[in-house]
Amino acid sequence: MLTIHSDDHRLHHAAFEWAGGERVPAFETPQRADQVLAGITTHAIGQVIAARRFGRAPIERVHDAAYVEFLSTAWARWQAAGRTADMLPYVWPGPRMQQRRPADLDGELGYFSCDVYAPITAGTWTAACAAADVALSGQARIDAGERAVFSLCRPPGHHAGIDYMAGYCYFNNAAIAAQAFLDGGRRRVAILDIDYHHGNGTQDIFYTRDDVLFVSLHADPREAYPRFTGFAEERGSGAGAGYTVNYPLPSGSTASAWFCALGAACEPIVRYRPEVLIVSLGVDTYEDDPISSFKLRTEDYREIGTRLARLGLPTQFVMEGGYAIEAIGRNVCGVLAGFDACRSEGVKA
Ligand code: OKP
Ligand code: ZN
Repeated sequence: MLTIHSDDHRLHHAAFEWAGGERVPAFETPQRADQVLAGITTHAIGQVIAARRFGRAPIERVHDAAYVEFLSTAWARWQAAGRTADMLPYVWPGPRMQQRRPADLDGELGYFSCDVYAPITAGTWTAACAAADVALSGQARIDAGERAVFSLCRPPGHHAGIDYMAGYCYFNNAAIAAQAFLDGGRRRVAILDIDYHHGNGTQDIFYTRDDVLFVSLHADPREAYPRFTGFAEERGSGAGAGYTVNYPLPSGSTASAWFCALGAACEPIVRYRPEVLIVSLGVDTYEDDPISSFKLRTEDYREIGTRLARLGLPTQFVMEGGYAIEAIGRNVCGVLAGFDACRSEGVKA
C-alpha cells in the first residue's frame, strides 16, 4: 500500500499536557509518526511519497474560515505579546452562556477550542496544514484510481470540529479528505472511526448531512475522553438523521467484544453502499496504550485489516491516535498488511 507523509509534522511538538493534576510529558509526540514511518519500511508495506500542497481552500470546505484564520496567526500574536510557552486556553463558553467571540487573544483561544489538550506551539499551523495535505494527497490518489492508501497524518484530526481544536487535533484530516471526495464528484462517502476515542469533531462536521456516513467504535464517553459525545443516542439530525452511528464500548473491552462491535459497525456501511471508505485509524485500542483501556493485541491489528479489506471498497486510511511508541509501528503496519494480503487474494463475496 502507498503511504503519504510529510516531515513537517515534526514542527508541532507540545511541551507537556495535564494528567492527574500534573504536568506530564505530552503523549502526542513527533516520535509517533517517525515510528510508524520506520515500521512502513521494516514491514515492507510499500512506497512512501511526500504530500503535495493544497493550500487553505479545501480546509475551509469543512472548517470555519475565522477559526482557520485564528490558527494561522495565533502564535505570532502570542509571541508579539512576549509569551514563549505553549498556548493553552483556560475559559470556555459553558452551558447557557453567550457564544460570542471575545476581543482578545486569551479569550479567542478558549472560544476556538473545547479542552486543554490542543496546545498551539510555534510549528502547529505548519504541521496542521501538512497533515491536511497528507490527507488530501491520499484522497487525490484514490480519486485517480488507487485501491488503497495510507495517509500518515500527524497531528491527528478527529477531535477537531467545524470551529474548534481539541484533543491533540487542529484540522480534521479525515473530514477534509471526505469533503474533497464529494467536491471531486463522489456522492456517498463513509468514514469508519476505529480510534479508541470518539471522533466528536468528525461527527460535528457531518452531523446534519447524508452525503457522509460517520460510524464510530470507541470507549464509552461515560468513562473516557471526550466525555460529552459518542453516546449511542447520537444518530445525526435533519437530513443527517441516521447517518451518524456510534458504538460505545465499556472501558477494558477485549478483542472479542471489539470485533463483535466492528461486525455490527460494518452493517450500516454495507447498507449505505459508499463509493469510498475513509478509516480514521487509531491504534490506541492496544492493550499497552498509556492513555486508553481496551485490550487489543498486536496480532488483532492484522485481523482488522483483513475485515476492512473484505468490504471491497476503495479505502483511505488516515492516521489518528496510538501512544504506545514501542508498538505503534507494528500495530499500524499490521492493519495495512492485513488489508493488502486479503486484497491480493482477491475480494470474494
Ligand atoms: C486523541 B486521539 C488522558 C486524557 C485524554 C486527550 C486524549 C486525546 C486523544 N490523560 N487526553 O483520539 O487519540
Ligand atoms: Zn484516540
